[in-house]
Amino acid sequence: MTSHAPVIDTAHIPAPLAPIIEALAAAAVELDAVIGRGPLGQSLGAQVGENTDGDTQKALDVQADEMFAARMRQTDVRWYASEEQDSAQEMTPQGAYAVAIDPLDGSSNIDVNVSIGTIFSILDARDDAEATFLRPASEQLAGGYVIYGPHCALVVTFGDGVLMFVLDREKGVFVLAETALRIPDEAREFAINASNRRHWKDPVRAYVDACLAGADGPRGCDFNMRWVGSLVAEAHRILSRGGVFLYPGDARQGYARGRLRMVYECAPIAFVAEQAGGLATDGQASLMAQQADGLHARSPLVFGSAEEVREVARLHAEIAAR
Ligand code: AFP
Repeated sequence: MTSHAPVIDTAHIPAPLAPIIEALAAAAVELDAVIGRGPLGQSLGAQVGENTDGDTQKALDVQADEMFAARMRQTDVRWYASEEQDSAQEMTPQGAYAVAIDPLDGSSNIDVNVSIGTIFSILDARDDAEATFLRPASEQLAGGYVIYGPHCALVVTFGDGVLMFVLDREKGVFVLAETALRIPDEAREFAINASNRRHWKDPVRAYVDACLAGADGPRGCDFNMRWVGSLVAEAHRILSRGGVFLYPGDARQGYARGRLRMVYECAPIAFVAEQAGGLATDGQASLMAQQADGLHARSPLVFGSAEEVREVARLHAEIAAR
């Protein structure tokens, strides 16, 4: 019987969830190696189909989903819900837990060598998938992401602060690097896809225009802007140095509730942001108090430094009161 070194340091992980986190980490180690080979491996960015909502599906989206699903089948996970599958899969019938996952977030960046990620949420399993996943984000047991970048990191919260593990690529093991990641309250960096300005509602336009006006405008200070096109990369930057991220609903066809999915993107990112001392809303109200009305339902998402998230909400209230 060969003893195997654990793929992740589980000392700070609640024992009942450790096997699931280990399985997620094991799949992430495999996926990081595939991503790291880039064009030397098989074509990762080739379009192979469409998922539920007609989003293009890349080869790596499908491969990542298969890698995570295979690992989840070996754990106590009853329900597995993925961006890449129409409905939740039942795995271990008496399993106590459920996982919602975006196996590969940021697919449009695969072929241009920009950081991409995996986003995951763990909940307790109920007798049916709908009751399990369509519930307030505050009922998550864990939320987190893996970023496949210059280094590979796994960031997770269990409701008692935010842990960060960094992959030692030579040993194939995630090593604990931070036990209390914090988002600074103040920030002077915002992230939004500014090409959509003409489609935004007034409060979003007012917030961004004030940032662009900088020291000459109502904020009285200059701002910087970032937009990577990969939610996990934006989240990791904000957790590392502060900032605010906005993907609001807008006037484009199909974007009334924005682009991001509540169950396996917004909810876990909101959990991490709040546990790191930041805030997460739909632009106005706390996201953790909200629940999806469908497995792939979208939600507007504003998260990051508390002062900036509050300023976006203040503008929504001020303009609504006019
Ligand atoms: P893809 O996985 O289709 O590339 O979408 C990535 C994403 O869901 C999220 O990671 C980004 O923040 C956001 O979409 C980028 O959206 P835009 O392409 O509209 O800027």
